[in-house]
Amino acid sequence: MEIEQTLVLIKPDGVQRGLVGEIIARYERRGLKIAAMKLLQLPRVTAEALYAVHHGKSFYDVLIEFMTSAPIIALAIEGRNAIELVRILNGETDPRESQPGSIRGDFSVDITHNVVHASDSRRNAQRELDIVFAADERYEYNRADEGTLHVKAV
Ligand code: FUP
Repeated sequence: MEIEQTLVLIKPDGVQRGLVGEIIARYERRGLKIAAMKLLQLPRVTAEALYAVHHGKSFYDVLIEFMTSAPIIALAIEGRNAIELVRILNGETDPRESQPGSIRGDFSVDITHNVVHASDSRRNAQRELDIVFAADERYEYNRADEGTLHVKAV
């Protein structure tokens, strides 16, 4: 069973548009678990560390400016194949490709103001979670429905 944790950020536009509850509900309803959560305004150094891979690209300065402009919600989302499942729930980066039913496909027309971030690999999830959360901010507990959600794989 591939239980993973991934970093989700609800971006400033998601918070300011009152979409926090709607977005978190989608992860919860899918059967994923909140292992950590906080409201914070990203310091510039933190945003630069999270998006280091994009340093030097044409959109980098706009992205950093936006991500540090106002509070965000940071979450560690946990579950079987959580990294891939959360990215499917979030939808494609390009708004012309994000499908209705996904968070971006339902709530975004803009590649910068695209509501959510999620880690794209196990390596990046570990790296990004360590940037945003201290060890004692991530919790272990059981969801009441865990026994039915995580049926043993055959
Ligand atoms: P994603 O993994 O879907 O969040 O997308 P990327 O890591 O490729 O990009 C991170 C953020 O950079 C996007 F959410 C928005 C911004 N971006 C642009 O503004 N223009 C681009 O062409 C690509 C990304």
